[in-house]
Amino acid sequence: MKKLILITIAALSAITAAQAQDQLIVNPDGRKTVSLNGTWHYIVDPYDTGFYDYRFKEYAEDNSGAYWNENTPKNETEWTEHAFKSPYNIQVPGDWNHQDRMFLYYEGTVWYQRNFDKPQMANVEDLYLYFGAANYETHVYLNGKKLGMHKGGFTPFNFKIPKNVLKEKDNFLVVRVDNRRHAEEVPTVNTDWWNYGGITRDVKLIVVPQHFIQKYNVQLDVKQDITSAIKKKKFILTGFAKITNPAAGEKVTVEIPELKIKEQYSVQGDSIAFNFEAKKVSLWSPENPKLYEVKLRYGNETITDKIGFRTIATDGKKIMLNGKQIFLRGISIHEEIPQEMRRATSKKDAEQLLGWAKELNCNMVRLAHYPHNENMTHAADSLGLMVWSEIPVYWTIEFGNPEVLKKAEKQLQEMITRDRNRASIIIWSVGNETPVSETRTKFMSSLAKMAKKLDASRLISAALEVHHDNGVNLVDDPLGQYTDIVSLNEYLGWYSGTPASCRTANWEVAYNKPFFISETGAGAKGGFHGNKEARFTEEYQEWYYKEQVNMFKTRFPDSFSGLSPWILADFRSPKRNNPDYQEGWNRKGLIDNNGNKKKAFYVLQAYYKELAEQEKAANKN
Ligand code: GCB
Repeated sequence: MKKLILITIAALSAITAAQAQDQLIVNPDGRKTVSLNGTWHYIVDPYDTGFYDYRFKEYAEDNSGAYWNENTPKNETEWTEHAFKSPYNIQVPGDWNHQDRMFLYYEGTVWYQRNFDKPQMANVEDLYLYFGAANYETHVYLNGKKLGMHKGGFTPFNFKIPKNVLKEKDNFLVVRVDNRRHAEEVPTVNTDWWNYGGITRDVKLIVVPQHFIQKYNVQLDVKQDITSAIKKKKFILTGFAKITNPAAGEKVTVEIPELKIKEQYSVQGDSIAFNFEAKKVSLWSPENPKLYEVKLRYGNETITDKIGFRTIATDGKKIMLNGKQIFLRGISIHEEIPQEMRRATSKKDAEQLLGWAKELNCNMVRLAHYPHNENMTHAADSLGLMVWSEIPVYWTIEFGNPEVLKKAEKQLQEMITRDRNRASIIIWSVGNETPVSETRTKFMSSLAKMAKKLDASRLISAALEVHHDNGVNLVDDPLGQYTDIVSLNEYLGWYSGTPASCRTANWEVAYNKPFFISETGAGAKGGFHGNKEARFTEEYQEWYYKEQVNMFKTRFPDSFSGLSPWILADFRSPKRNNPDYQEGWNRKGLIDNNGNKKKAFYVLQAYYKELAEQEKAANKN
């Protein structure tokens, strides 16, 4: 295989400087791991008694009152006021709210504990403790020593376990998770979804050699002319790998057996950057969700991944997948299993949610309003669903606070680092419905620029709000200058007027870019029927969707490139307190909280079928 231009050292150091803070190990499942999922013990601690002494000062590390220290009395005269034991058991992964009625509305601290034995390891190996996510602030202790702290409820993190802390048997692992909301966090105090707490995603030990690949990327080079590459059946693949603790002279091998690729690269500093040519790549798309086995070898470790290759770009007002115009038939999804009132975590959960999206004839999903678990993006890869992935910069974040910007940047970086090898992800979204002001635009545009800098191969967007101007619905939010797609949340016929208003609505978009409806929707209580004019009936919601679809067909600008209505299924929201119809649920789901489809589901399904057929016919010509 012919090697092409090696990316310059300057470009390489730009990558590493931007990501210097980031120690996240990618693709744990492609490595040697030991799961710590299962039954843990817990203590509910609303007053943080295990963290602070009676003067409300953080305990010294060795204080026996601190909950990170084991404190089982040796005899009956010894005094203690905490211990981790049955029946105080909790399942990991899983939010705490659904695991016991007393947790239903709990926000505060819960301590988790379990023991583990040292896994089989060679003495040239290291151990990391990896969390898929815990919401929101997590402190981790092993055998009484603090390993670290992480903020952010929807992105992964890991800590190295020092050799002198690890024991052969009965390592005492304690995790303090606090999901209280704060004005200066991301998201902030006010959201339209329930703030599920706990260790919501997998926990595992990753065993790595002392010298290992921390993260990598393999993808199609966005700079090539994809149409001519398809014609010539010759493609350029590009990527990088970053090594933790590089060993002198050790090389990285990148292998894609099915494409007969096997390349070796010398490490410069702590990274490699590469470009190579591949023939006859079968490109990833919703019709052909082809994934290739990719192997990266460094020293004693071979990491295996399954990666799809595709390009995504815009051309004026069009979105182009692999050089061809595509219309995004999407649906917005919260990471929630409504029938069980819990966060979705498993592969099975992902298959349920994305299976419903497939039934709707979707080719795309908007994973709102935060990065969903890895099972979702992996399932989207194999099912051929394009993904909009978003950080929880939602509504009224403290835009003037530079510390808040850093927190948002960190979550953006963690999201991109984790998922940049997922072909399904085509859009990074930097936020949702942020109110227009100069300070906010500065904040949001710097996130958009950072996303582009970290990953120039995907489109950047953000869900914007409409501006009513002289009878025109005008999409002119200044943030639109910085996004590749101009996306809008609109609720014409729900929050204003009736669905009939769609018949006379005028729409204008101030940008020569693809226009996307990131939300539209109306509430209906599943099984509640009546006049179509009556709010919360399935008939009202059905009418709303019919009028909206008609408006899309007849009154929308030619840049209209797709939609992801709000929302696939009802979800818990403490803001929704109508005692007859809502009872703590946002009812805009096309599927109700018992898993039943509402009438509007079939309206959207039929619209998407029609669009899919049109696309098929157009591709034949
Ligand atoms: C929105 C928000 C979404 C809400 C939805 C609603 O615009 O982006 O988070 O849940 O409206 O139901 O009002």
